[in-house]
Amino acid sequence: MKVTGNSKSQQVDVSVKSVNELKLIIENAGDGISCDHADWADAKLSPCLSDNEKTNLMDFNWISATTGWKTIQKSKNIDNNQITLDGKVYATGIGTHANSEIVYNLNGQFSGFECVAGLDDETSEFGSVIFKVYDDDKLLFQNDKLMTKKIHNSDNSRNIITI
Ligand SMILES: [Ca+2]
Repeated sequence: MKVTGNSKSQQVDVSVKSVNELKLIIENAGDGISCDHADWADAKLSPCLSDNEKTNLMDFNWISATTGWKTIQKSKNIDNNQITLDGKVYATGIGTHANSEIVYNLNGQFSGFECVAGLDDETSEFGSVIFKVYDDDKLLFQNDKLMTKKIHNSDNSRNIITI
């Protein structure tokens, strides 16, 4: 699916049955990492037994995590503000920045992974990233180029230059 221009964030909903390593990857889409503030919002793991509660990804520790700028945040965006996608604030999720790779060891104990993937609204210039979700080395999800809306604001004080 190709996503360009003023594209919205995307719902990710993939099966992770028998997945050992879940990898959440954000690439810079080939044009550098400037403004690439990216969120995995409202991220949850579904249990193998459907009557059990979903696990918030924030309650599950990664085994490794990298980001191209600053430090990866839990339930905040990369600039330590509220995670906001398309005007909606999310209480939980991961705030990171291209290029980023976050790896979880699931040990096959979950059946599904879901979240909303998008560029955070705090990005004042056009950012562009590609979100990928891998099961070990198998690609489960990928969007094409994803770009933020430019924030129209007469007050330039909100402009954030990341790189
Ligand atoms: Ca980019």
